[in-house]
Amino acid sequence: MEQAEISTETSSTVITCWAAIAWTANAPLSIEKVEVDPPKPGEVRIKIISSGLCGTDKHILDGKNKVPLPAILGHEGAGIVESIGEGVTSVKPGDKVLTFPIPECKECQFCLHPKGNMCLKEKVLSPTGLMLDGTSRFTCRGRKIYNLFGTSTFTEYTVVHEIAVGKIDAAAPMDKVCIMSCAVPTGFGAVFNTARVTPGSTCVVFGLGGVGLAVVMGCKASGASRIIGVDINEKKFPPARALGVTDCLNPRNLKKPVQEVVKEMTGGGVDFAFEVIGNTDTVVAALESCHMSYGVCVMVGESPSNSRLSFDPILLLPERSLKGSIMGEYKTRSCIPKLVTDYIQKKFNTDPLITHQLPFQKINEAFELLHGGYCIRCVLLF
Ligand code: CND
Ligand code: ZN
Ligand code: ZN
Repeated sequence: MEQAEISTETSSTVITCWAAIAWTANAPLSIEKVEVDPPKPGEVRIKIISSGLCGTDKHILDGKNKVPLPAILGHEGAGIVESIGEGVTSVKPGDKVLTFPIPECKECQFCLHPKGNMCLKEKVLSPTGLMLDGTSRFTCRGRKIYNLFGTSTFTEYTVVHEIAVGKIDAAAPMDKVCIMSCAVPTGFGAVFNTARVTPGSTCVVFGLGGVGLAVVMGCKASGASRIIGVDINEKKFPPARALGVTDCLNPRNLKKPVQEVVKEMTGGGVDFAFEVIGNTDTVVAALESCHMSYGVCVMVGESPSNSRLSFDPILLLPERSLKGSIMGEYKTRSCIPKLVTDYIQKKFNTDPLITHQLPFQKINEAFELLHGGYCIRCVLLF
């Protein structure tokens, strides 16, 4: 494959490079030449070095979660700043960065509030596929191509708002740290910030994929005494056990609903339950697995667009609670680069989450691995 065409004055020129285009759902991605516009004021153009494939990208390709198409998907990326637009001060060309699906402008009333991580400029909850000025930076065969959550990492070059870019340590291993832009903070933060798992507690994790296993690592690090892992794919059980799961359950092999089994195993329900699949039935099963009074259920998975949760409200009355958690409740730019530094300092090791690495051109093979449940995280290398 040829190199991307870039002139020396890159910041003002269009870059022609390879990207994986999702023209429609339920079809393979198509690797094509795209034109990537220069960054406008407040924007950063990034040369992507590695990108993970997340369950959310899979849901979009499956047509379960709706975003504007045709688009360049991918929201778990690590790269190097190629050029910056006017007024950008927090990064410069050559810096190593992560891209975040949730920005942190540090100015809006949500960012200034000490709690929560939603920024008024976020593009995740109702994705437009466009930059904040309502335009796109990608063109392919003369057609406008949408971005994903303002990030788009399945491309050699992307343009991201400065408020969604986090500068990371120059020592960061770029083939490994892309998962710090979604799976790791999403899982760790669901445990440390949203649930606040306590030592000696009991936990259940529904869904043992990349994000679910990051939840498991967080529960283990918090001193949970028992971590029950639930998955319909038993290939996930050995890696889950290696990371701290004490008991594995496959709901398809049980004679009773999994929540009944979890309640029996834990004398009435766990302290903390996590749904990391993205399915309304399993959200309810996770909620029902919690202790009726002090149980906390955290919904991490993204259920299909326009789906509805349905459960008896009596479940919540005795003080059981249901919470959501997005990007682990971390204020992205302020907190996630510090996680990268902790990883470099070996305070934790998330490398076991990366079971496969493939060249970017093999992205469809990577999605087959994810669909078939053969990988935890498959990382694309550019
Ligand atoms: P991945 O596909 O790797 O893992 C999902 C796991 O769930 C797999 O091991 C499946 O076998 C398992 N599974 C599927 N259906 C069932 C079922 N009915 N019962 C039990 N297990 C089942 O995905 P991932 O770990 O990358 O992502 C998991 C979810 O998290 C997904 O919904 C994604 O959209 C969401 C997410 C949320 C956030 C956030 O900020 N909240 C960020 N990124 C991803
Ligand atoms: Zn994700
Ligand atoms: Zn903000």
